[in-house]
Amino acid sequence: MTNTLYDSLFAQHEGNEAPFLQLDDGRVVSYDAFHRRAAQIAHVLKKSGVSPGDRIVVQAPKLADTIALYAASVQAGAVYMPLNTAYTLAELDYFISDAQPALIVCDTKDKAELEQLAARCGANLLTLGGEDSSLSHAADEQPCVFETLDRGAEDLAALLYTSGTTGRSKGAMLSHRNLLSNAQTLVDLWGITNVDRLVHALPIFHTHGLFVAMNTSLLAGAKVRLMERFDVGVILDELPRSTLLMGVPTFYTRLLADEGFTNEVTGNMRLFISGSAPLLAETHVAFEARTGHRILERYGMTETNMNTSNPYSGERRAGTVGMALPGTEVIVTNPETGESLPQGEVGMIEVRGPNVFKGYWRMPEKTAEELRENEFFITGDLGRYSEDGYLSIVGRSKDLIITGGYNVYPKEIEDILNDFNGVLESAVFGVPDSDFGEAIIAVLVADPGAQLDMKKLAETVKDKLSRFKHPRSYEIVSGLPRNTMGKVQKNVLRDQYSQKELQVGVL
Ligand code: MLC
Ligand code: AMP
Repeated sequence: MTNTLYDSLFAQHEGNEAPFLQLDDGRVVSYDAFHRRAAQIAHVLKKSGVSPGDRIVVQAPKLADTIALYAASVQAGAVYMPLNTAYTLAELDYFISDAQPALIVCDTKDKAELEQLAARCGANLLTLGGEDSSLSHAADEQPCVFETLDRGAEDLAALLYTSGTTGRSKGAMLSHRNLLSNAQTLVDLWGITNVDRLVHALPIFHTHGLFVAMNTSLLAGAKVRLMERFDVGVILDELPRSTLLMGVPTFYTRLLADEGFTNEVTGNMRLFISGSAPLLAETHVAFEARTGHRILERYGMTETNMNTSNPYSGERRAGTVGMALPGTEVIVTNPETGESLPQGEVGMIEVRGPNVFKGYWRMPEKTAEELRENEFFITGDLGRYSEDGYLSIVGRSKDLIITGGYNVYPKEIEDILNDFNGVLESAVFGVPDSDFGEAIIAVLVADPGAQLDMKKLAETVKDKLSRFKHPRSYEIVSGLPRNTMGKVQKNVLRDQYSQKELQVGVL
């Protein structure tokens, strides 16, 4: 039996007594114990009716068993589908109806809420976390060996939803090859080995925390200090005995804001990596001045895993995302014609390689729009190459806000605002924010003579959308700025509200 991803990431750890996960409560899970736990969970998956190719939806806390569930899903030939723990029931409804999973694994505390949803789509439901974790209890009773199911390089290993400009999220289908090839490339490029100890403070439901951080550690046999949540104090305690940190820019600005973050604390560290959102050049410079370390910035996406990285050994240049990863082509094109542009010109970033996904789940038209016949993926990011081959991301052609490393598509919020009683139209956009990079602002135009019930409007948004998508401020205006084509000029709004002292938390 062969299973592309399982064989490389997990099977090699049978009998490996070295520490793998080091948890908040001090417990340590060895690689071998992890390997056995994954097998126990794989038995539970099989008993719960999961067959190869079935989706397993996971909205669960960040625990050792959650990582083992990911391994078990791969071993059982299933498709792992992690979801942001912030998603509301309304958001979950869409993902679950769209993906039609055989099994849903939720946080034990959310069981009652999820039961109905699971029943409606004919999925089994198990829970993780706390004393009553049904998945963990069921796994305790199972054998520690599981016969790995056959999966080839092109079979799906994961389905990750990413929101879209139309407001409808799309499931990016990621194959065993996509995930394994990217992990191998990153391990080589960043020199990750079993001597490394990674401080893992990212969520494990996105590409960054799950694949970039966890797959590379598993491949290299590194130790992982698994923090259930981001906490500056804990990171400061852990850095002196660690070698690696991967984070979104907010991690680095928050660390810099703490006086305890010094070059002594970072003395044992080998590498700081940033991605998922633009790292300001000034953060890069301040970081080096404080610690002597130059942050390595890289660029990726849910659909493509990682595309580019600053060099490990060469110059790590502030404000750039480096060069294409070995084996991956990253070009800048004329958005109209798709033709490659010379260095120095700004155009659409397109990516081709073994890292690029297989298309959107049950959305052939969307896939065709973004994945060219020549297999280049159109990222929606605008970039420019320097003469010596460093790529800078200079903007986005997609209407997207990135807040603290989470993507938010304005359309999804505008649709909800526009449906609200008394709202004629709305525009949602991001303004610079020192903590999250961008903060969300909504401007509203009321129907003639209408009085908007702002409290109710905020409650409606709260019911429907995750906390990180809530506008920080709502502004009522008499009209939206438009160009001659009638299109709302978000850049004008962005400029206007970036300067204005915002009344934060008006509701
Ligand atoms: C939390 N809040 C956010 C937020 N995170 N609001 C906007 N944007 C965010 N990202 C809310 C909280 O719910 C809280 O609301 C308030 O803001 C203050 O929260 P906090 O305690 O300060 O936030 P914290 O829990 O510390 O989280 C911040 C964070 C987290 C930066 C640690 O957002 C995070 O882990 N981000 C990483 C996202 C990520 O992994 N992206 C990778 C995507 S993959 P209230 O109401 O309670 O006050 C990808 C590909 C690639 O992009 O290239 O990697
Ligand atoms: P996601 O869909 O969550 O995977 O987010 C991918 C998007 O994050 C990319 O299309 C970019 O817009 C953005 N992104 C990722 N890494 C970087 C980076 N280093 N600098 C700027 N933007 C980035």
